[in-house]
Order: sequence, then C-alpha cells, then structure tokens
Amino acid sequence: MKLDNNQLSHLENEGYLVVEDVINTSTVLDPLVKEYETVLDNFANELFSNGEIKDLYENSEFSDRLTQIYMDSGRVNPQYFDFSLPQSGIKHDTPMWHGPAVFNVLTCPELLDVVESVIGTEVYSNPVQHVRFKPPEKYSPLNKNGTVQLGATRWHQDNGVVNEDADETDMLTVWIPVWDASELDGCLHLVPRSHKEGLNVHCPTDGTIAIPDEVFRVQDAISVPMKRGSVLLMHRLTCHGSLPNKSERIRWSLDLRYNPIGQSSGRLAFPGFNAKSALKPDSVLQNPAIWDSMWKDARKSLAAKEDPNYNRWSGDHPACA
Ligand SMILES: O=C(O)CCC(=O)C(=O)O
Ligand SMILES: [Fe+2]
Repeated sequence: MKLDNNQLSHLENEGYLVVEDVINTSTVLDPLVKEYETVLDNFANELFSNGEIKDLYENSEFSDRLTQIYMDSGRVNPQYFDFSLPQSGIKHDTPMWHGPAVFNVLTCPELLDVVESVIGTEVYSNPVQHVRFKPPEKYSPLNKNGTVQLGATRWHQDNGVVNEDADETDMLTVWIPVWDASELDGCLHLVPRSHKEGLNVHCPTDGTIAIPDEVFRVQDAISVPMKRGSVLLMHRLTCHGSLPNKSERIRWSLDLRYNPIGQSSGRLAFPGFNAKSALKPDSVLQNPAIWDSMWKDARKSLAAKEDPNYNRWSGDHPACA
C-alpha cells in the first residue's frame, strides 16, 4: 500500500500517521503469535526447572500464561522475547528471539511499501526494534521502590535514545499493535507537531531516560488507540510515550524503525539489513536464519568487549534537577 498525498502531509505536518489495514492479520500476525507461544513455552520450562515458578501454567492462553509466570516469579523478563539486545551487560547467552515470524513482520511487503512512500525506495531495517508485552498493572510485579515493573513508557523522542549519528537521518518509527491497543490497554500517546520543536533534553529517570514535563507541550498530548493490522508512523522527533495498562490482558506491540540505506542507524554495534531496494535488489536480506545469525554474532562480539554508550544524557541539565 502506497501512502497518498494527504497521508504524507499529515505525517509531515503532525509528526505521526495511523494507517489502517496494512498488516495481514491471518498471514503475518497470527503466525507471530504462534511463534511466541513456543518462546513462552521455553521460558516457562526454563523458569520451572530453575525453581523460579511453581507451575508451567500450560492451560492458560498466552496473555494469562505470561502474566501468571511474571507474578509467580516476581519479575518481568522482556529481554527473553526481544529481537534486540540490551544496551549494557550483554553476555554470550543473553536471551533474545529472532524467529522467522518476526522477520516476516519486519519484511512484510505491504509494510515496506508504506515505509517506502515516506523514506524512498532504499529501505534499511534499523536494529533499534522491540517486542513489548506490557502486563496489566494490577498483576504486574513491583520494583523495590513500589513502581510497576514494565509500566507506562515515559515521554521521549526516539532520536533521544539513539546516538548522535542518527540526528540528521530520516529514521522512521513504525509501531504495530499485535492485538488491539485501546487507552485502557495502554496504547501510545504523543504530542502532535512536537517534531518541529527540536530535540528536547532527556533526563536519566528510574533506570530509563525521559523528557521532563516542563520542557515540552505535555498538555497537548493525544492518545492513539489502534486496531490490529494498523500501523503508526512517527517522526524521530515526535514526543511520545505510552499509557499504563489498566486492562486484564497484556498490551502486545512491536516497534520497528527504518532509515534510508546508507544512513547511520544510531546503534552501529547492532546489525540491521537492507529490507527493500530498487537500486540493489540483490542486497535485500530474505533469509531469516541469516538475520538470526547476525544477531548471534553481534551478541558474541559485544559480550567480549566494553559496553558501547548509547546515551548522550548526563542528568546535568537544570531541567533534570
Ligand atoms: O510501546 C511503548 O510503550 C513505547 C513504544 C515506543 O516508545 C516506540 O515505539 O518508540
Ligand atoms: Fe519510542
């Protein structure tokens, strides 16, 4: 699906765009859910054999099973399911998941057509990408300070969480609800037109980084409920975050990024790949097993050296006081 001029001007002027019915739910999203059922099975078996949970919760469907396992073990483990690596502390056996069904979402032709309409024909899959299972807050384990583990995502700009080498690029964020994401489920919220107002200061806050409310137009935020199959496009400078999950079910999303081939990804230690190219069609990666091995190679080399620094924010700024 190519975007029309109205859609492109909405993205250009507002800094975001929701496009409905892009991703085929039965051929792309259902297989993703199936694949993650096997990952969850492995997770349950590992925790059970380590004595971290009392039950395998085999008879519960995905959302309840993951929630029950998190409750029983007392901690969330997003890294087990993620198709990226953490920013620090990578070990040779840091868990991650790069299965074919995930690769099929990243390279889904309908999605790449949408992305091409925005950034041009030469499309690179940027390695800053995540799966997010946000558990219902009422069941989510708590941190030592009493806050919910994996609760609402704090306000940020994606440009603020990557290195300076991505500052002048056309990196585009694509947020994909695997299941419907309403306000109750903890959908995204964002500030329209904030991408025209530059990069804000981000402050180190509770183990993550966030833009303080005082420095941007937080009062102008809108929430963006979305249906399964839709995608949300965002400019790299659009201020956004997500709401707490007040529902009974996990909020399941993927967030992906793409940039034109040849531009810097902002996390050069991680592997991206050419996803679509009119100029060099032979350079496009089609084999999910190669993608998986690229990440395993990156993990091996990162485990053997000092952590790269992806964070430009020191907390010295007066707005962080
Ligand atoms: O899904 C979320 O809670 C946050 C997602 C996000 O920040 C992003 O997609 O860039
Ligand atoms: Fe983000």
